Amino acid sequence: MPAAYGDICDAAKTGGVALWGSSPRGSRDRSAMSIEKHTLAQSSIAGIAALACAASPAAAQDISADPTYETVRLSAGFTPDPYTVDLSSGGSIDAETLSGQCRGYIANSPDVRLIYEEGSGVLPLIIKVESDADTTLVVNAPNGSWYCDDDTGDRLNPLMRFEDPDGGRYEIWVGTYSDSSLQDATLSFSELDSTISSYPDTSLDPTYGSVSLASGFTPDPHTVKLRSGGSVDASNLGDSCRGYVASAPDYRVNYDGGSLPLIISANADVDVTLVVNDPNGNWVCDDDSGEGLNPSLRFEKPLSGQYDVWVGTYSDTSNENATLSVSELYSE
Ligand SMILES: [Ca+2]
Ligand SMILES: [Ca+2]
Repeated sequence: MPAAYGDICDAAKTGGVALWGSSPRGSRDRSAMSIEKHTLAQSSIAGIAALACAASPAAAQDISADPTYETVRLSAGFTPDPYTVDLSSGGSIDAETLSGQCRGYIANSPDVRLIYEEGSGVLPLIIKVESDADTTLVVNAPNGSWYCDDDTGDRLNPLMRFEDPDGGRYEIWVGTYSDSSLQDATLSFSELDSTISSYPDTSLDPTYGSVSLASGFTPDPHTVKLRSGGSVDASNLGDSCRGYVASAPDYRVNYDGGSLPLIISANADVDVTLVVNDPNGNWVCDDDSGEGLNPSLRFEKPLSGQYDVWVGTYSDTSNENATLSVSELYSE
């Protein structure tokens, strides 16, 4: 069951499904030890993958336990849409023990169980979290595979989109990214793309903060480490815009201009892009004007005022490590 957005535990797709997906759901209530023995005995590549990605969670994550907050029953075409559950994220278990692609601290029992009745297959199923904190999602889907996401949604919150969702049970954990603390969060289920913003939103607080810089500032460049990407297709802003960005700005520069140019650029190991909303409210975009595939925007006679900056991932909605540079001299 492909998820177009979010990090997928690929090993589970091959190993986990082969190991567990062929068994009736109830048979997965076996102890973790018996599953591990079974997997090792297979001694196949698929079996090893399942150990690395799918079998270990059985030791910590109890998919058959009663959910802490709610069992939700929804059929395709449900109303109202979105359906929301208020809860607290977090728990004592590091989700990275499930898979290297999973993040955050989660509880043992699922937070929410969704029992979903599939329809004609035209509607996606979108599971996302809204919170002031940095939250994560861990989902065990009806096919037995584990799916994890950290930051694909708004701000630092996760979003998963199942393009052709299976009917059945989805066990869902909402994690707190940084530690075992409990944070107020709202989990939502939707089948409507309108719950995903189509445009970047300058009214939102920047995810990685802001800075005030006056012409001649030091040190130059001013750099910020951040994560590129998000669920918004930047080409919605115009033909010159590329990549996938978050709704909220990544960074805000309040600039007091002088006679020097202002150069906003970004560097990453992957192909990244830039989207800037300038002090006049115009959208300015770049893909590859810097070194290699790095984006670089040069404002020759820069206006004073607020520059909202997004760093996009060129190819998809994934979040990648990137460095944003603000300079009057230098471009990445
Ligand atoms: Ca997150
Ligand atoms: Ca690029």
